[in-house]
Amino acid sequence: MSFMKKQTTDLACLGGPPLFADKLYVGRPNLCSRQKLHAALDQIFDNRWLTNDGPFLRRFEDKLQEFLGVRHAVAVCNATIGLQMVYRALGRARSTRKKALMPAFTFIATAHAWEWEGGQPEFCDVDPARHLLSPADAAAKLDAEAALLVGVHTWGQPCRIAELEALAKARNIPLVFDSAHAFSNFHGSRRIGGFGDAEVFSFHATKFFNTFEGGAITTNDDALAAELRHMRNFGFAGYDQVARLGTNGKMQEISAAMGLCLMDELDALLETNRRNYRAYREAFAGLPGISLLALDKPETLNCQYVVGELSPELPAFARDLLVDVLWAENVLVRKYFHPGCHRAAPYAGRAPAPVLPVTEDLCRRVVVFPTGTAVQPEQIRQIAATVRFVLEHADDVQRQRKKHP
Ligand code: T4K
Repeated sequence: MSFMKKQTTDLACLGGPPLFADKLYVGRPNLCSRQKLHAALDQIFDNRWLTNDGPFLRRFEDKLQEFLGVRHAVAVCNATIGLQMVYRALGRARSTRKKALMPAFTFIATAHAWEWEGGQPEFCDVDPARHLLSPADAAAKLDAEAALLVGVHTWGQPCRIAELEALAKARNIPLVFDSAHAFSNFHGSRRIGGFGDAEVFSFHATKFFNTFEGGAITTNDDALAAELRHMRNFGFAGYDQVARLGTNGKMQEISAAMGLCLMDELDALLETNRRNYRAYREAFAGLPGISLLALDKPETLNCQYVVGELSPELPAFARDLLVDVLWAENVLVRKYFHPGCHRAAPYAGRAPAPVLPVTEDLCRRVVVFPTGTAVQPEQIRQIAATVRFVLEHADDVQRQRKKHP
């Protein structure tokens, strides 16, 4: 039984015992059955085929295609390389234009992958309610220098897809979705994966569905898929035949095996995340000073991020104070995506500085809470009670921390 906070000195940062003995992380990996993965490893040893288009990879890609309802799933070593490959195939290889429009409120990889390919991200704002790319801001910034439009299904919520598709079509530029957060999620009756020209999923360890490291590019474009398959393998189009510039984007057999094993657990993982999301919603309901991002139709989403927003009325120090206090309690909340891509290297300081009022505001107020199979509803109730205590005593806690840093 953990210790509830009744006075400020009960807080771990002020000398009390931590709320939890073990750390709760955002992104603690979900695991499949050990026996199944061990059996797959035996098979990989028997096959003596460790990477490069092996039998597990092929089965995994077939499974992804069927599950996502897309013509092609190209598994890759991680989503960042996947984004680079797509950005190159659809952007840099087809056009001398350097700009790609994308939200600044995203993980840095969305931007870095384009910059890495020699482009320049043009950062756009997001909407305050759902934190998704604003089609209006993208339209305003989309000029003759734009090579690409990049939507991000942030927190797994589908972008305003129809509007972005219309915009990309009207300006005749490709549309890519960074779908790192959105595996298995629906937009209407279709799963995310078949929208725009291509979508890129992350299967990093911290994602609710993981392949240790990994990702997949999905597309319904046959020619693009063929190009990406060559690109992923140094540009080889057959033995000794290099057809184009390529990289090493291959997924290993053990990662594909992990993906296949975890696909069997998908329903249980989704149910756990949705249970935790409901527990957070209930525990935080009516809690002064913080609200949780309300997902539209959570039963169609993987709910892998539980996103809190501190009230704008709270003092400016409140968010960072809450984060520091919770870390001391072994609740390792995160400030994703502080400070915003535009304020991170190498983009910070570039002129003209983008005007992104919603992004700036969110970066000051967002806190992401731990969820997944390592988190239980009772712990969520205890986290909520601690958050309530900290926000109610924020001034006092801040004063005492300054006295006893
Ligand atoms: N686009 C978007 C929108 C993304 O969010 C991401 C990645 C990408 C593209 C690129 O995808 P990948 O190239 O990674 O496939 C994490 C993840 O590294 C990153 O994948 C993710 N988004 C981002 C939102 O979060 P960090 O730096 O916070 O993760 P990390 O490795 O520090 O892990 C977080 C915590 O999870 C650790 O403190 C402890 C725990 N953990 C982590 C790992 C790796 C474990 O308990 N076990 C583990 O094995 O970025």
